[in-house]
Amino acid sequence: MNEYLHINPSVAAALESNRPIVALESTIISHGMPYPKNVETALLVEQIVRQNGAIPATIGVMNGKCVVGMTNEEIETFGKASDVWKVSLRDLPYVVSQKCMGATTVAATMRIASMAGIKIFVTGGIGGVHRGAETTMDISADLTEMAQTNVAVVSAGVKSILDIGLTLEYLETLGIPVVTFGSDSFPSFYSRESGHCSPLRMDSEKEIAEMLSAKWSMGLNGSVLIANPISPDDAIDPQVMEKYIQAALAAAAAAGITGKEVTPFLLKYIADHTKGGSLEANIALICSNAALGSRISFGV
Ligand code: PSU
Ligand code: MN
Repeated sequence: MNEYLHINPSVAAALESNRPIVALESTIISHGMPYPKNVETALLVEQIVRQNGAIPATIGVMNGKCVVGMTNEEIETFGKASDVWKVSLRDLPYVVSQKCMGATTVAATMRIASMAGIKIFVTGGIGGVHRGAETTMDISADLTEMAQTNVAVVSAGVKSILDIGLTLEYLETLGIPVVTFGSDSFPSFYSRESGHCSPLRMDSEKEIAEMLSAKWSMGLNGSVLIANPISPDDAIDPQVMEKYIQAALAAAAAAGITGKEVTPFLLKYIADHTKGGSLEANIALICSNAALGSRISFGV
């Protein structure tokens, strides 16, 4: 085993006995939600995974190691501290060798999950092709990571702060299957629709697990994006969201926000301006994704 990996004993035991495990990211804790909701949500999501019979493994970087299965205390630290790096794939060797605290994005979490042998990862929404990417070239490393790493990602679709159409095109180019659970329309995180049809639809966890097994057994490397539409009770009207997104994008441009700061800035702006409404929707959808991901993890 790789000397830079630290696997929590509960996760190691589950790996040993082939029990289902669900990986969870930490960027959402340190850079995606405010304290204390971030910590409450991270612990709640772990509890939902356990209630569904799987073992949660929240992933982050600490003390020069990629930690697979953070403790509650570590999650609390990541939720409170202001000096936790946002670690995408390119940042991983720096943060490990410098022994910084690092919250892992979808890309870095997937890679570490794969090092540990975990196949299912649950998050809120992946990074994607940003609006205006034709000039900024701002395309998340989550997408290129999904092209090569054999870990399936359960999400609520692609956030409408991104260009959802271009993100779907890019996923197609990279050969990443996109399947929506129980719906013909591809969801947009806070809303059940995005104006785009889902490339694929499946209505049961079993079918999804069978598709993952088929993909990887054939040697087709990479992820599958599983989109789980937010429940109707928690969804926000896409037209209402669009106004906040436009305002957030304008504020980011005015403040000169670029690079890795863009996504956290937009999420914070939207949460502040919807008076927490977007945050509540975000929490609800992650919980629902955790339940679905756990059920899928039994069949893989
Ligand atoms: N979506 C959310 N909250 C988040 C993120 C995505 O609802 O916090 C995080 C994820 O960790 C994702 C990252 O991998 O943002 C993407 O960042 P970037 O766009 O800089 O690649
Ligand atoms: Mn980016």
